[in-house]
Amino acid sequence: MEHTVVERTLAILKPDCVRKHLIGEVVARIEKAGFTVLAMKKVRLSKESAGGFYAVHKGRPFYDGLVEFMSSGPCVPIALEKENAVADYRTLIGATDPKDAAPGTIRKLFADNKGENIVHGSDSPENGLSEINYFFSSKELIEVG
Ligand code: DAT
Ligand code: MG
Repeated sequence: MEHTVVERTLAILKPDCVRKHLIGEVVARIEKAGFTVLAMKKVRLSKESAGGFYAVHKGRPFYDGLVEFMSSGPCVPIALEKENAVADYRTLIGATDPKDAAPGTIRKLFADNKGENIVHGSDSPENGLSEINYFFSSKELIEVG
């Protein structure tokens, strides 16, 4: 059967989301879509930690602006769990550029542009686990039950 593998993915409510007071709105949409919150906290990333998180994009033309933006104010990393979490979360948030995002997606609803696009989402189950480990220790991940 498809979609029966329980996965974890990392969401980050980016500094624009926090500045717009949309934390609750976005978390509500994530929970209504069936995700379980394992861990959540508010952090202010240094340029070094933002750069480390996005190291895969180092050298791209948008990298310096991305690091600047992600360290411009607090953000909210959230460890999520659900069957098919990685793909389902990316469907929920929509395309990277809100202009291309489907109607009703979080980025279409709330994002201003491709650089300031409200939320991060992991792109594979493997990266979901490693990105969660970037922000949370294993004892901070609390399963329901
Ligand atoms: P996503 O966040 O949808 O996984 P990505 O991994 O390609 O997208 O890029 C990471 C972030 O970098 C993205 O959320 C916003 C920024 N970014 C990507 N491409 C960009 C571009 N062409 N101009 C400005 N910012 C960009
Ligand atoms: Mg990505």
